Amino acid sequence: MAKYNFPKDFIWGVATSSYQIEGAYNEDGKGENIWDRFTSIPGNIYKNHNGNVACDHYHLYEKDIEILEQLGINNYRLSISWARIFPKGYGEVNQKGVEFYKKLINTLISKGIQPAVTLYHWDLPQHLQDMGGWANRKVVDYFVEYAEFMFKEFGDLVPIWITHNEPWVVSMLGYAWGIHAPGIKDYKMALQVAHNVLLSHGKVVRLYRSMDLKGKIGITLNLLTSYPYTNDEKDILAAKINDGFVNRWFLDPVLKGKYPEDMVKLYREQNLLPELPEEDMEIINEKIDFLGINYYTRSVVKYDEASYPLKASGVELDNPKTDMGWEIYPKGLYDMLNYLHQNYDGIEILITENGAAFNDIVNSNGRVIDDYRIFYLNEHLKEVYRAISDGVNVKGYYLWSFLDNFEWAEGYAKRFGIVYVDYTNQNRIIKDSAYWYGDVIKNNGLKE
Ligand code: GBH
Repeated sequence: MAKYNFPKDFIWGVATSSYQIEGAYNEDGKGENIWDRFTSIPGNIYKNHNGNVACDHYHLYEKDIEILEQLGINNYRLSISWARIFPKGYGEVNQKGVEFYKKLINTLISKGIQPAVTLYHWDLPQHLQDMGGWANRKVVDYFVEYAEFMFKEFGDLVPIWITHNEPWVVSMLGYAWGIHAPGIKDYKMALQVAHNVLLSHGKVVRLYRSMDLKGKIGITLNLLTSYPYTNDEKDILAAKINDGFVNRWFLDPVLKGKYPEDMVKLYREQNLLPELPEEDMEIINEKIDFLGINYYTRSVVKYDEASYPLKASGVELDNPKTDMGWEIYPKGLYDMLNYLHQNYDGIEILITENGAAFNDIVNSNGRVIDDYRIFYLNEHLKEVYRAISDGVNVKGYYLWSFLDNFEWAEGYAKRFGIVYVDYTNQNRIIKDSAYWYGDVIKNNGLKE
């Protein structure tokens, strides 16, 4: 008997994304995307790693699905490489790309594994970037065309759709700070991108409704619970601004149909506010079936006069951290779930990512004893349980990640998988955490 029994029908899954695992970057007619381009420029990525081969999942997907089956994992979140379907982003379809996802999704279903599909996990076709990428409103229409094609081909097969993964990362890391593709540093443009991405989300949800499909659709946001460093009024305000910057700037348009006023004021004063046509807001606010959230860590924030444009900056505490340097703070997930429940009308929530990178080693018996990862996951799941007990509407949990993979700017240096990948020969080694997770799924809960 499990001590922490989760609700019946709770979704237990694992997650990945196309660019991070597939490889086969120039095979079978796939078009170039912004991550192919960005990684090819020296200095952008740790040791100039790239996703050209990654986990070679494009060729090894059957074996990988067998591992899911073996572990008893019956929900799998994956993403589609837009440029495999439309090499230029629109127009001519690449049939071989469509076939790959047909095989992948049908194999999953034949094994009783339910797919959850993300349409956009950051790999924009390069041709669209050449037109300005998400800063160009035309790209919104191309995204809708791509989504329509996917719904026609896969709408009956896929029960859970996610329009976008983490618009904050797309806009801020991609267009304000230049850490991610396309590597632009223009804060105002980043806010325009955020708006266009949200608009494309709303349009796609509207389209999905009009097609009368039976599944559910939502969006995934990366959320950071923000705590003030001290009880000083200025720190309290700084934490609120950080919350506005990361969380509310995305939550409010999607769930309330308006941007948060405090942030609009702040951005307007700094001359950073892009065009945010009022008539877009109703579209962005199109009703979603669930909110996807990715939770890794919290932030502790203090007032900082020098920090542009928010006058708020993160404080690093001397607490245990993962290999990414992110503080391990499970209670932040509990607080975030309650915050969402209270401020956004009891919205249905799927945790679409949670997990941790650690410096795993294969021991002399060929085993990866990642008890530190088991601890991280177990502690976070306890907080999920606690939130559910409070009445928060959490329907599922996808662990990031199924496989070790290409961790964006960090390349292959960071391992998030519950399955170890030896990149020299593409061998997979099932880590202890994967066996542990298999038991959690079997018991529908935690023992301790
Ligand atoms: C997710 O991004 C991605 O969806 C996934 O592809 C990725 O592999 C995974 O997480 C692991 O990174 O940046 O130091 O201020 C997570 C992106 C990470 C953005 C935490 C906000 C806050 C800490 N988020 N980050 S920091």
